[in-house]
Amino acid sequence: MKNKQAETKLRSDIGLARHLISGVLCLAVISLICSSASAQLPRAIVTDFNGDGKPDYLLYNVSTRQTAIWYLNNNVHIGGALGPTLPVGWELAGVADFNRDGHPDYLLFNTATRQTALWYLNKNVRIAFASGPTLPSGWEPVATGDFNKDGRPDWVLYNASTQQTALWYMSNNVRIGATLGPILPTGYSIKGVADFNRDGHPDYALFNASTGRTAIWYLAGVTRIAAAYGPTIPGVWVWELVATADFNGDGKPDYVLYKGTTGQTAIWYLSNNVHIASAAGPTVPAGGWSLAEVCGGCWDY
Ligand SMILES: [Ca+2]
Ligand SMILES: [Ca+2]
Ligand SMILES: [Ca+2]
Ligand SMILES: [Ca+2]
Repeated sequence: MKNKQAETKLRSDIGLARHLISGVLCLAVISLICSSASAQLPRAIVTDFNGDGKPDYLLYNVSTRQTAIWYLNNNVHIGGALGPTLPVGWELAGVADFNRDGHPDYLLFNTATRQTALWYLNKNVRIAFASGPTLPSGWEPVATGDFNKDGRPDWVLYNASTQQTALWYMSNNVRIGATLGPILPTGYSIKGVADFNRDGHPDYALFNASTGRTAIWYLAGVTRIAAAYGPTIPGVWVWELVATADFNGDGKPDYVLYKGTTGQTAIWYLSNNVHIASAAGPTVPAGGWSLAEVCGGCWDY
């Protein structure tokens, strides 16, 4: 977490900067703090924290490291609460109900030591924690989902140098199995895991920030069985796909779009891979707050 203040200033000064730290297009001015280890673009954490069946936004403050929950009713902000502050060196890699008490929990990843930890929450309050497994070099957690249908959230890992994905089957904080998953095409990163074709299997939502293209990779377990392009996000390097969740309660996962330069959000309602409607979402406040763990932790190096 070196040069944090400088990084924060750069982020506000250069709206495009964080996009360009994708491992390909680092701006010279920030090249000294760019990481070659992480090619992930911003991805948001969107899940139902207060148990009303509606997805909420998790916000992160890059200056204070505090988290916050914005409770939503579809695309409308109906309340908020501050959440726990992350320790230096740790990034929030995912949220799921790991101990199955009905409340989503934080999956934390230490980019230096590669250790993981689970923070068990009751809504926005941390009530307990546990250590998780240490990841092998080159890998980072990028999503969670129940891929083997045992009711327990599993971890999707990604290796930026090989573009390989992997699944770690978990029982709470204990790894009980592992297998390699599909290799992502160049330029694409995972923005979410959801069942787009509603066959009971989680699918990958992929996004290419340099073209705005999205794609759904339909999986059966970890095997890719089909693929389809989704809608293309307009305004390359302006709006980006950052998460997926079902906002309008029709059982179909939708896209969350985010404009990092202004904090604006939008929901694109989908039917499988087809864009059927749009709505503006709440705007993330200034003062260091972001909808995403910006640049997948590249600021941590
Ligand atoms: Ca829990
Ligand atoms: Ca599972
Ligand atoms: Ca599916
Ligand atoms: Ca929906």
